[in-house]
Formats: sequence, C-alpha cells, structure tokens
Amino acid sequence: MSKLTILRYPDPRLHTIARPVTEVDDRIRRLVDGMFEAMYAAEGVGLAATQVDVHERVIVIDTSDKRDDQLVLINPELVLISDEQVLSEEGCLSVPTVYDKVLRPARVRVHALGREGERVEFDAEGLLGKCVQHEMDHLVGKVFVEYLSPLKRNRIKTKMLKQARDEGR
Ligand code: K2U
Ligand code: ZN
Repeated sequence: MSKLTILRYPDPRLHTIARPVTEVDDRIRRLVDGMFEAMYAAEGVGLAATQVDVHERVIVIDTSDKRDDQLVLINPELVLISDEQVLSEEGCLSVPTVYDKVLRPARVRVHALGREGERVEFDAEGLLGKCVQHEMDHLVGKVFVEYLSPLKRNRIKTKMLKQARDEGR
C-alpha cells in the first residue's frame, strides 16, 4: 500500500461517519499496516481510518516510548465511562502545530476486535485513555477543535488553510 496521506482540517471528509467493519480480513490488515506507517512517519501516537480518508471503524495506537507496542481497535465501543473528568492538552495529526486543552472522562473501558478479529477489552486512563477517546471521536466525524470556542476554531481554520496554501496542498 503506497503511503497514506493524512487529511488536514478543515477538510470536510474528516466529518464523515465511519461504518462498522464487517469482516476482519487481509484488506483490513493491509489498511492497519498502512495506518501504522503513516502514524509513525507523522510521529503520532494514534490514528483513525477517517484521517486517511477510509471511512470504516479502525483505529491504530502506539503510546510506547520505543514505538513497538501496537494496539489495533476495530469496531471499538466504550462500555464504561467514568464520571470523573480530566482537562488535558491534546493535539491532532490532522491539525498540525495546534494544541489545546480538552475535558474528557478520566477512565474508559474499551471493547473492540484486534488485528486477527479477536476480542479486545481493557480499561484505559491517562494518555491511552484520552487517545482512545480522541480517535473514537474521529470515527464519528469529530475533530478535537470542535471542543474549543468558535473564536479559537475559526482562527485555527484560517491558520490551517494558510498552511495548506503555503505547502501547495
Ligand atoms: O488522532 C490523531 O490525530 C493522533 C493524535 C492522538 C492523540 C490525541 C490527543 C491525545 C492523545 C493522543 C496525535 O498522536 S497527538 C500528538 C501529536 C499531534 C500532532 C503531531 C504529532 C503528534
Ligand atoms: Zn486527531
């Protein structure tokens, strides 16, 4: 698979709602491998299929320091969400150079399928917890800047459009 391109905000395709994966087959595994390649190249810790213009419920994550602990989440669901919330800084590979604080549940329990179609279930908090929630937002067409004020969001939109012009995108 040639290297996947990560969509840049405010590309309208980022607001597409992903459909569930019907079969975890070699096509999905090739997509997963391409997503990890694009995520590592962009020095990210997570990536949703929406961001590479594939609208199926697939997420890849690697929050390890050595970049060698791959987590694949297919058809992910949050089955438990803590009442406690935490405010922490986020960024996004689709909104480069922009970082701001987002309030999210502190802990979540995740159910998903893994790379071979096996059941995956874990509790997540901290960086992994917010990454899972950030990626699952992507799968329903939501970008983290939508949690910010309209004024901030419009300034970011203007900045991204200028960046794209300057890069000849
Ligand atoms: O979905 C993405 O764009 C990947 C995010 C994952 C993430 C977001 C918020 C909190 C935790 C993880 C990026 O990996 S965030 C870090 C980043 C942002 C821009 C450029 C490089 C790395
Ligand atoms: Zn993102």
